Amino acid sequence: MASPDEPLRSRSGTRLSALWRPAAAGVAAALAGLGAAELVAAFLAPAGSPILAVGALVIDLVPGWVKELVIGLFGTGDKAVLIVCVALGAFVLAAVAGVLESRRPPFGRALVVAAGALAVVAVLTRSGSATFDALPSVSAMVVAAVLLTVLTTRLPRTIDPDSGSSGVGRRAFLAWTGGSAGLGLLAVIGGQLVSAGTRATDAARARFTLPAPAGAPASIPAGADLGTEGLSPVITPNLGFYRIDTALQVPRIDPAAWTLKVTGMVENEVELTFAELLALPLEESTTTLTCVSNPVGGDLIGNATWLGYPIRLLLARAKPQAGADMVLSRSEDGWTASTPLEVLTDDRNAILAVGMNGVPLPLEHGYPVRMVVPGLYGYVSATKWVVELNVTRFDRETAYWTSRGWTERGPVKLSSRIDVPRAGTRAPAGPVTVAGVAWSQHVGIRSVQVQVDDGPWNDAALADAISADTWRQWSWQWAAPTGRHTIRVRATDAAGLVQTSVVRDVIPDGATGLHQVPVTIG
Ligand SMILES: Nc1nc2c(c(=O)[nH]1)N[C@H]1C(S)=C(S)[C@@H](COP(=O)(O)O)O[C@H]1N2
Ligand SMILES: [Mo]
Repeated sequence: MASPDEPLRSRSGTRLSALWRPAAAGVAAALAGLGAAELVAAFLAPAGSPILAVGALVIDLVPGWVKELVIGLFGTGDKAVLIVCVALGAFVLAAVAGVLESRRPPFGRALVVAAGALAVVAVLTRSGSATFDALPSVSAMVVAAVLLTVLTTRLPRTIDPDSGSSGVGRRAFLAWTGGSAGLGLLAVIGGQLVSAGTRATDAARARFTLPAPAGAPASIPAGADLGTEGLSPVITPNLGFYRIDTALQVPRIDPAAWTLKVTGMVENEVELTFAELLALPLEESTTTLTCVSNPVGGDLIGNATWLGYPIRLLLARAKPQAGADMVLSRSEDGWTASTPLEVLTDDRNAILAVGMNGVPLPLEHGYPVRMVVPGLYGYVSATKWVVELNVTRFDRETAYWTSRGWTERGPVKLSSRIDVPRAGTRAPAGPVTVAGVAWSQHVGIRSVQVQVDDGPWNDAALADAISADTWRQWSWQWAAPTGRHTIRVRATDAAGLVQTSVVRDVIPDGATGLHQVPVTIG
């Protein structure tokens, strides 16, 4: 039995005109949800757009003849047609959800949650997806479900449907629904604009195959990796490589539009396009990169094989003038690093890198071109998305971090780290493998020693060195006795310097001290 104030029901039963408002509420809620999803996807999880993922799922599920029919009908517009169809499907569902929610709450919301779950499944079944990619769909589901409730409770209540609903209620409902739909649409458009840039850069990166190195490929001695469980691999995979930068949004650079300018105190200003850089003889080298903010025992360090062109050769072309002592490298987003000119012109392998472990630089590691300079912390050398090398003087220019309290020059400090056992490990008494890495870029590691509690320093076995520019694995077999113990490591560099036990903070020029790990045996 219909009560007098029950919404949207006339004496003659349900009429079409009574359905459009809750349906519109559903569609508006869905638009707002999709807007939220596109924004979240654009900024946080580019692979997580629910519409695109559902579209991809549909492609996988529909029979071949349907695909051929669609391609035959729409040609290269097939993808657009698919997306429009998925969106239309979503809106039809949303309209149904609106009507359901106005009549049989919470079934409308339940439908929204089911659609959201479908989107999550679609996203997570894409190859290469991460759990994180579900975030846009979940955001869409939450926003749409909440708005659906808000909008359907604001449906104008009619006393006499023939005379129409009350003006006030109708206007408020229209404002809420129109506002939600409008904001949603704006968010969808904004998200598309942001991710269009990302997609163009991703596509360019995917099309680009790294040239082969001109000389011998980098060789990693078989004995450089001890293969000990829990020990950092000697080459850090790109996905696990630490990332430090000031870029809230990773710069998206069109390689076809990229140039590098060598400017300032030079005889010849040089400008290099990406194609010109790739045509130069590129060299492969393995170099360990470290952040000055890496605390003792920290993980802001990684080792990769880079493909690039020696900066010294480029500078030789530009011919720095007498008196210049620094190169201020500038990233596309304005970040700067000041590197001593002598470090970029001596025989160390300071390079303009285009490749990282056999693939084009990942976007977050500087695509299309970054600097890699053995022996210096990243903040004074490793400019990602580099677009300018300004030859200048330390007394004329300061770089991003040097004007914020970090020292002007940042040679990497000798250090070492225990990877296994991890702090807090419990293990039975007996043999325990203690292993880790030690580094002193551009100097090299001579020895590593391990101490348990206040015992003697024991020489660790060293893995083969790749070069003085990379970290070196070490390992020591410990006959662990029962009790609580502290394991400590120290390295000695190739010049005979012993790693100091003096504890210093990362600011202003890098941490010192010895890494130690507490463990419980027995
Ligand atoms: N453009 C740009 N390049 C940059 C930075 C930055 O903030 N912006 N950070 C630097 C710092 S502090 C470090 S430690 C390294 C880190 O490089 P990675 O993120 O590839 O590991 O990049 C350097 N290059
Ligand atoms: Mo850094």
